[in-house]
Amino acid sequence: MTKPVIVLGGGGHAKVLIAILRRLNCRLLGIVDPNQTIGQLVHGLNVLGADNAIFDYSNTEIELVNGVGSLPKDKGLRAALFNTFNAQGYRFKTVIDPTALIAEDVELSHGVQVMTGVIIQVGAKIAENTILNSGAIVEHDCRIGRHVHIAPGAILSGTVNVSDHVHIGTGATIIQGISIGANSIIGAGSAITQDIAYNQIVYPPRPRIESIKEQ
Ligand code: JB3
Repeated sequence: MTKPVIVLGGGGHAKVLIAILRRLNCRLLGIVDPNQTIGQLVHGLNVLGADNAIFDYSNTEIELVNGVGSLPKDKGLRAALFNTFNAQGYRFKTVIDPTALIAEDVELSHGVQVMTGVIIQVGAKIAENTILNSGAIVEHDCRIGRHVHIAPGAILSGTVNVSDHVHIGTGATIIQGISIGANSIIGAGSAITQDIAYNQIVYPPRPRIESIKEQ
């Protein structure tokens, strides 16, 4: 039987996860978030307190869901929460939206979050605490590291290798066989056709915007 769940964070990412967890009929105990008031309802769940409220439950009786997302400039908190509670023996639930299409042999480590409409093809391996956000496509034999965020609609062609703490922005496209070094940020809409080293930021071309002249 699955264990009841506490969700960390009460923002946008948590809201989407809670909707998925409800579709999966998970038993939800509440939210922990230092910026919300205890007893308040957030996304229909009770706020239990700050993160230390988790310790009111033993690590064998509950699972955690990391509802703190990650943006390019703010990747540290999500990983830190995962590492802190993982070190205390708490298990982070692997969340898979029922609409995701995942090949049989795909390996998902604990705490991986596969959001609505994601496709993961044969031979892919995804390491812990990584988010595959709505509509992302991870093609055959990709390797994706820990604490990575693949944002909505990003496409990774076959055998792409993504190291830890990488952010791949919304709608970015990575062609087959490419490696992305740890901690790098691939801007939304980028088309990546060469390897990207450690700690790089890739800025894609932006649309030129002009006012329409009055006739
Ligand atoms: O790109 C997409 C589709 N989603 C983004 C997601 C991946 O990352 C989304 O658009 C957001 O930009 C971001 O979502 P997130 O992390 O939910 O951001 P935000 O809506 O700002 O909510 C962060 C929540 O974390 C807030 O409720 C904070 O109060 C809470 N928080 C801050 N520090 C914390 C802590 N929660 C816990 N448990 N512990 C903390 O230390």
